[in-house]
Amino acid sequence: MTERITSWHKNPSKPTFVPPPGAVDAHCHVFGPMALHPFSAKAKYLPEDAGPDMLFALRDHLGFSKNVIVQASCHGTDNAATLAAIAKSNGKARGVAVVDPDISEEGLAELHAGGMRGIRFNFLKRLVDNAPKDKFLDVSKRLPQGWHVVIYFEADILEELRPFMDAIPVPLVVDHMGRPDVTQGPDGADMKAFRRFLESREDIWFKPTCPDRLDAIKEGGQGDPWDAFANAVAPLVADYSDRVIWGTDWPHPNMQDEIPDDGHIVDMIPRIAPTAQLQHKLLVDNPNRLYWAD
Ligand code: 0GY
Repeated sequence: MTERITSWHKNPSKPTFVPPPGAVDAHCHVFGPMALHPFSAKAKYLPEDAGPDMLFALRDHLGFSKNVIVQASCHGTDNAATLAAIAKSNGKARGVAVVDPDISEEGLAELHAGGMRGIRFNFLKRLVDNAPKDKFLDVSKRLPQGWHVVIYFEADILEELRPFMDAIPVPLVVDHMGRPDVTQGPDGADMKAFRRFLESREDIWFKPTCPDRLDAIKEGGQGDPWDAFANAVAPLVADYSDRVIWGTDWPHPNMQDEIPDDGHIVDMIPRIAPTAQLQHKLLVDNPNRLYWAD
């Protein structure tokens, strides 16, 4: 793997939707820069640099105030690039780390001091080689006060993961709703299964994010403007409005074949959260509760 890929739009449009003051882009990443923060030897993709200056310029262009930077799989368990971006943000970014489950208490405390407020467990086989549930469970029991677990999986393993997820003793935040097939509609089998999961615990949060992934042409969707996504996801946001956070997913890892325009991604917000009250919960109140409670 030598060719470095670009997965983000070089000139995203200005969105029509204006986010409320204090809005948080709560799912985004940084890549490198590689000269300072080399990618993991186990990385499944090798991206071009997409560092903090680019992220913060995009934040301002799209009308957001803050970021939650999720450690991307291409950096493995070395969180240096994410921590450096948080440190450069003047308090406007916090993060989610990916850790070796054997990390010490001191290691976790250092991540907390650097602005991390959660860890991510990634179950996508195309992104990581292994995901040891027993070790993940161990580390989830020794997280700093107030932290949560972000979990990324595909709809077909939701049931298989249930005993593991049920045992995690801190709040869970599910990336991209566990990737349901949105073309099935709001009452499709995947959405029903995800709703049953949400009903099982009051501290399961989710991100109604990534229309570009879930409604991609190559996944059998229709692509931008992602009508199937809006149709399937809006009822879920309305029903669980205190448990949703939102993000652009910039720089859109692995999306080089259907690179989304970030302005269009932001313009999905009023389609899944049509009222000012819902938008304020999704973009301001909820992410601040999870990431800036202290
Ligand atoms: C996402 C989704 C993806 C990639 C990663 O850490 C990552 O590399 O999360 C993906 O390829 O589906 O949330 O960024």
